[in-house]
Amino acid sequence: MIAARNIAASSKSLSKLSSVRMHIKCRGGFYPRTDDKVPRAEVPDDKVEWSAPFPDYTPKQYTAPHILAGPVYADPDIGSDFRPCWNALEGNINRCSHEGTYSIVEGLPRNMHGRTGITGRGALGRWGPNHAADPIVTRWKIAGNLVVKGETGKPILQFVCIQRRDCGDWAIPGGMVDPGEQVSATLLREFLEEALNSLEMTEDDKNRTEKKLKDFFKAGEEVYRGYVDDRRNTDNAWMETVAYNFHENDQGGLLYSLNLHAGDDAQAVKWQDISSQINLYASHRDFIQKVAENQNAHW
Ligand code: RP5
Repeated sequence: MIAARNIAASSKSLSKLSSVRMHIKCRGGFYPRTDDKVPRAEVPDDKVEWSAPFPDYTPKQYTAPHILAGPVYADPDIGSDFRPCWNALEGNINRCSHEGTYSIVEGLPRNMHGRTGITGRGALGRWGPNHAADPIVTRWKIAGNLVVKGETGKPILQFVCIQRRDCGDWAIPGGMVDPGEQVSATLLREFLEEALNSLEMTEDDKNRTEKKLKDFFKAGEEVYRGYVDDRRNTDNAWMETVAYNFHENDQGGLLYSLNLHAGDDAQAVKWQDISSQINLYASHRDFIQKVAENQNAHW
């Protein structure tokens, strides 16, 4: 069950759970959505760690114009009157990392997973960790009354998968945790918005759908908590997430009659068979693999 918990406290106790390998997706090429105008400095594998000497490392600084314009979810630029409380819960803004204490170097938080080839915040609103939550909603693949098995002989799981509007990649329907919001609330809200298009429902329909899913979303299992290898990461701003699996075993259960409809940041939604062949946004494939292992499903 997801307990309503204090994010800062739980992040300390679970700080060793991160399993993201060396980041790859936030290195090389151009920063996303810059029309190929903002290149990342090359960072070879053996120079990713900050402890590896790299005197020639001269990354460009980039913060997207829409972030500099100061939307509500973004920090101001670092300057004389903006002094964030790093590694702390600052009012309702969570500046703690799920992975422990990050360093502040020359006044800026330093990406705990190493160099990315770019400084500034890129398209991320917060300096340091930007917190998200990812709901992995699964059911068994059924044909007739039977569960379908894969070539491994194990039953095939399916999860609700969305196609992101920003880059076209398929992904878990996750999203950012609002300041002060419980992760459990973000998980349900994002699922409703992206996989069921609740933003365009009437208030009545929205309440009915939310009520239907609320209990189901209470019985989740945490599969990951930590850094995400997201293409938006920079040396000073990065994505972190908490991913939960919500699984339906009952063939006649709620998920088998769910009316999927993409909304908000999603341009498409589907039940995706889970196997090692899938290719997903950021580190999502790793989270899905963990779910398949936990459920002893085909991979
Ligand atoms: C990923 O970005 C997280 O795992 C989550 O799925 C997503 C949140 O960002 P937005 O979808 O809100 O852009 O790193």
